[in-house]
Amino acid sequence: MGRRWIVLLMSCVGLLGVSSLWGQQRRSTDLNNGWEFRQLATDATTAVEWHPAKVPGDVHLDLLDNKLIPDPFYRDNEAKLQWIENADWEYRTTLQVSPETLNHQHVELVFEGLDSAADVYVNDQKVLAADNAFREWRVDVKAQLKAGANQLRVVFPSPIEAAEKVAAKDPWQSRTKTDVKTYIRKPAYEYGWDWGPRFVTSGIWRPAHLETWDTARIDNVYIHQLDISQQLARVNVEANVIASQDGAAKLTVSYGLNGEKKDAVQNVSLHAGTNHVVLPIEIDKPQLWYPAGYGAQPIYHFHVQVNSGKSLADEADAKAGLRSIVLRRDLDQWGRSFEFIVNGIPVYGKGADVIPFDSFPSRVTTAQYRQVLESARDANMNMIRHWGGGYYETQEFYDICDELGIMVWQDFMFGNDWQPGTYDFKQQVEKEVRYQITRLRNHPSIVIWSGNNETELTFHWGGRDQMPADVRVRMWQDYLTVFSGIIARSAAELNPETPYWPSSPSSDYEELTPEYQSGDMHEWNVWHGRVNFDEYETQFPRFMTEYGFQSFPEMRTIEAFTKPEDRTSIFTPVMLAHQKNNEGNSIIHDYMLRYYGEPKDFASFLYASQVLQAEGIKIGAEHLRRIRPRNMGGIYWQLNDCWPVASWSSLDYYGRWKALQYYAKRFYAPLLVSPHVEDGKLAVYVVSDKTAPTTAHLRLRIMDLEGKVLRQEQQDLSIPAGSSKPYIEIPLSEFVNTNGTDAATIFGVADLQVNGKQVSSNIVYFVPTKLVQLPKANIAADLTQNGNAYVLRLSSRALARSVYVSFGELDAKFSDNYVDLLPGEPAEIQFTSPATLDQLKANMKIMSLAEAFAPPSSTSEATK
Ligand code: BMA
Repeated sequence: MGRRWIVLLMSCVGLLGVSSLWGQQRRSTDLNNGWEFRQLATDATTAVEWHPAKVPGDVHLDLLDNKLIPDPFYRDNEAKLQWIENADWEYRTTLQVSPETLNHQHVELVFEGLDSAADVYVNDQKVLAADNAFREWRVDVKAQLKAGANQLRVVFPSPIEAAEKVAAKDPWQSRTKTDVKTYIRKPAYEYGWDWGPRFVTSGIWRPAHLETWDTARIDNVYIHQLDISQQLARVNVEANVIASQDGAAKLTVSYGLNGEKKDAVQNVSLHAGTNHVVLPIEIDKPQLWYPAGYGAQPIYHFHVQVNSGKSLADEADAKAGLRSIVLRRDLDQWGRSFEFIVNGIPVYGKGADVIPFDSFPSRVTTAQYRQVLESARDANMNMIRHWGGGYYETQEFYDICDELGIMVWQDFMFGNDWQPGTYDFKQQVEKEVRYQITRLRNHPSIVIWSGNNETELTFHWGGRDQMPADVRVRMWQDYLTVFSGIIARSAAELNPETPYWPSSPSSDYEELTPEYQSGDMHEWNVWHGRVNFDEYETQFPRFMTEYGFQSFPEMRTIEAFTKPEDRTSIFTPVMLAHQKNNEGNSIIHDYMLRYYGEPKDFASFLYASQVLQAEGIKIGAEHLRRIRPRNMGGIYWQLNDCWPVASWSSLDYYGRWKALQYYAKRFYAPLLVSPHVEDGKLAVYVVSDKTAPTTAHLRLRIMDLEGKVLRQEQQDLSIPAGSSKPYIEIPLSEFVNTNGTDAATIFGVADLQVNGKQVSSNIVYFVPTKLVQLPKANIAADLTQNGNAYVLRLSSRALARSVYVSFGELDAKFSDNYVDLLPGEPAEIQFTSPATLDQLKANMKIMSLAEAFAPPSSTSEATK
């Protein structure tokens, strides 16, 4: 870090006694072309061939593109590709440099990401030894370059050996048992996770470029939001300007919304080194940025120029959404609150945890970012947690979150493992977090920075509780230094308006009791602890950041990585290779038997696993919403996948919606009706996330599975803003097992209408799901075309649960799926598809819960 100066703002042009700077504008040339790679020979006698390589990219993808390895995701290929992590790899390209380039004062090589340990050579002179995948590397190479052709080479030693070398230098490593791999900063999920394969890769994984500049370079522009209200936004435009020498300069900021433009100009006196230049701006009646469901997402644009004399030295763009953000943590009757207040509104956080989109991040496309994040928005989510075991995402990812109004809980990239306590490591962390906060802080979507994923918990895992006292003291001090010292300080200095939280989960070091709840929670008794789903209803966290249950992806996704013989059972070797949680498939099977029974075949198992997952998470999500304001956020584990696998996700690797994603759309609806059996009665709750009272009509019907209404209650409601309460309460004794009704043959359905339109509908059962005597499905389906869209009308004389429509190999984007069909009440599903009506009709399959468990000999009665 260069020296930092706070620049005095000057009110008049032309600073006396300070010379004017001169020079040319900064230029950047992409270095993403002409790369080749090879494995470094293990002995000098073996010549290893060079092959074309992609930058940004990684060695696995380069090997794949050159057909040197098979598809890493196919069948059990993962196991055959583990040698790659033990090899050393070399990349090279030729850099043509003109004499003019070398006339510039600064000629810098910039790597936005090197994964991870890497030595960089220019014309065989080493210019850089990098050791962190999570930061930019910038080095002046003017002295090493010559006019004409230059060779740029990057050597990646095996990441396994690189980490061993660093770990060997820490005398505490054998005592703290810190995992060797954590000694180099590299995405933790590359080493395998309980949903991800192990592909420890190497490569130039983010863009590279060559930059020339003379007088000054703008390093970063921060739109520092000092005070934001509906009336006025006070912001500081803060630019880090790196100057070659002392001198006068003019800073111009042009800013506005939707093409409007205002200018603000300041004359500044720069010093050689890093200058922190501050230009205050006030925006009258600003248009504020809101989370999805609360208002619009306007983005202001800022264009910053630094001029010296008549010439432009550098210019930079920044974008920001103006919003105030507070993490409210007040003492109350349940402990200490944990709620996000955006522009003065307490916002209930609804969403899922996000993991990397691919095991090989450089191939993630804009279309994938959009598809996954729009799926989140379409499922009524307003928040995601960007989990700490992967990597910091691209600007594009956060731009889309800004645009869609999806708030981001941003972990720093420390996943589970105990982190080294060496001085070098701490310095490394400080550089990384400062770089990342600076890079990302203008995104209005980032509403909280959080130190790590579960590292605080790991202090008690793996026998650490039994470690000698001096080791534990030392470890805890190191932990606090990093997560409540270095990172907390960096966030407070570089992005003071955004809250910081030490870990997920954490109670901020306060002791918790059932009466005193504070902070965020990860609930894993369901799934890892194999307890029933209703365990969720015994937990009252102030904010939930993880809870989840696995399912299989749909058949088309399974077909992408299997041969027919792999698809005979969920326990074939290939199906097990695509299940990364030890015991995972048997946990699913165990719950399946507990809740439903044995599915009749493989296809039915896939389907039923999705229904099981969706019904389970629904119990947790609705409970958390019902207990608002005691709980102010529910984030389930997990939204997406990084490869085709059985996992906790609600979208599979190809972005296909599992049942849970459709269920989420319903259980995250802004107005939710949630009938619930509690204390011997049926209580029908209505939960509102609205900011104004809503007039609505609530109806509850108790009916038998053939549709005979046994009891009906109705009420006109005025639902307060941001509220949850039961409006109808009926003792079970009044209708369950009375007058000869068998609890296994009845159910309750509650629906909520606003202005005559149904906004939420929900079913409740009075016996465990397995005992509900579902009649055989007899579903009538009528498919018609309506312009570019299709309409499918479904009906059934008896209750049909989780009715799933699919079209084999044909793509379709549904408004809804996995719907419950009430007896005699048709439902309509809209969808779009590139296929023709005839193709769709020929391929339509309809599955419902009753059918999934029918004896294998039975045939589907679904009609087309
Ligand atoms: C939590 C997460 C992940 C993990 C998930 C499921 O621990 O933070 O590390 O994948 O549970 O086990």
